[in-house]
Amino acid sequence: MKDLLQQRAEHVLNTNFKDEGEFTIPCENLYPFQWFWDSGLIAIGFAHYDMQKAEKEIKTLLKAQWRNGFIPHIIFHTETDSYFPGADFHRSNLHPDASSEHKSTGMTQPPVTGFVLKEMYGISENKKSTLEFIASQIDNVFDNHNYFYKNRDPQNEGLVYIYHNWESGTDNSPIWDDIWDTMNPPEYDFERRDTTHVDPEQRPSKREYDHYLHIIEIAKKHNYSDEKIAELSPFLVQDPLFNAMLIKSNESLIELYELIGGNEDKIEQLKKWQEKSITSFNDKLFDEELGAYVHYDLRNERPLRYLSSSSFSPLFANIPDSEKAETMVKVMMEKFGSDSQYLCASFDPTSDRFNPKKYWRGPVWINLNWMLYKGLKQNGFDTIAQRVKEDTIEIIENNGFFEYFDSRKEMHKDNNAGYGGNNFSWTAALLLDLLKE
Ligand code: 2M8
Repeated sequence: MKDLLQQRAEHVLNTNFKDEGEFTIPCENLYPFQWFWDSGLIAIGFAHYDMQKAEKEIKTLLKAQWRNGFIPHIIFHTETDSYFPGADFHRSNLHPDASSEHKSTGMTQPPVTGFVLKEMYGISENKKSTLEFIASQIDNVFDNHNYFYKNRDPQNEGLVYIYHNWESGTDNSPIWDDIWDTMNPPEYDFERRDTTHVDPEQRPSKREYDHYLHIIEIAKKHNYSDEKIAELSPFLVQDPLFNAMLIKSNESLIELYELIGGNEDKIEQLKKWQEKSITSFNDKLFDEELGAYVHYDLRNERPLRYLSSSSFSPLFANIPDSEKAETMVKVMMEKFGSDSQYLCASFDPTSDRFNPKKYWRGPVWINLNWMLYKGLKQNGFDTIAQRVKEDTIEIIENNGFFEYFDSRKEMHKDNNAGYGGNNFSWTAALLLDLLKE
């Protein structure tokens, strides 16, 4: 008999799966399309009980890939005006390589697909069939990595940039405040939709949205040309979470190509990328004083010296050596791990920019917790990994399948500390994975 929590999680995923398009929305009304990294993480959940749906999810995502290997962050499979900004604002067709069949944004998201395929293989009870599926898709993922190294690494460092906070996935992190301080965008006139679905206190401000839209206007003016964006975008950041996802996916692609057999040149290329990326990542992004990884602002040539859950995500990609890993985990426990906090707040709880109710400025997110759990375990921190897992299951069980949760334990007394969207897909998907561990 499946336990109740598992049944509830499957119900969330099944309800959010849209038959007509063969993809899963992150959340009804709030996010009514297919999102890149959501889709990948959702496939991990499906893999536990419906491998066909997991495969469909990935196939649909990769069908929207552009000719240059780029995968967009949102694919607008359906028409609805419950989300802003939609397809008409983004106008992906400005780029000559964009898919003519699928409307999308002209920005991307953390490249999770490589490691997602590996997770699906690990979960599968029919390895032969799953490997056949992987073999039919893997070159598209390789092309996506090729896109990143060719177009997003102007100084040839092995570290790729993101040009928009929406590419980071951690949309309104306090880290971006330092970038907003360098900009002064116009006050645009537009109608937000997110704040009709969710309490505005839990979402970014109107002024923040002006910044978000302004960067897109610049990119659109230049038809989403990577060269022009690298030259002109006020937001150009090397993000440790984003790069850790790429590195983890490189590692998985190497393992999967080896299982499939052949493909020596691709394996060799991946190994070259991998070596260069890991070396630069450690040299450039590790902050000795803070004892963890930080973001680097490529536009203004300065590190952005803040601790967030992204600072610890490189554990998942096996980037730190054992000494760095020890230091990071100590810092994480000192700053984020007090008895009054659930692990792991998305931003440093000891900072005055911390806001445990507002989106990516402090609440606990299940996707980051999942990565942290895996990363801690891989590096031998079993007890802390166990705490992350138990905290995660407890907050979902008590509050429901929310998008994010208050990190302060005192706020959980009435089981009313889940925020943002409800019945949220990756919360359900990754819980299913944690329950199977
Ligand atoms: C959030 O971002 C979207 C824009 O991409 C939004 O606020 O409208 C983020 O949490 C992002 O990481 C996530 O992929 C997306 C859908 O769940 O929602």
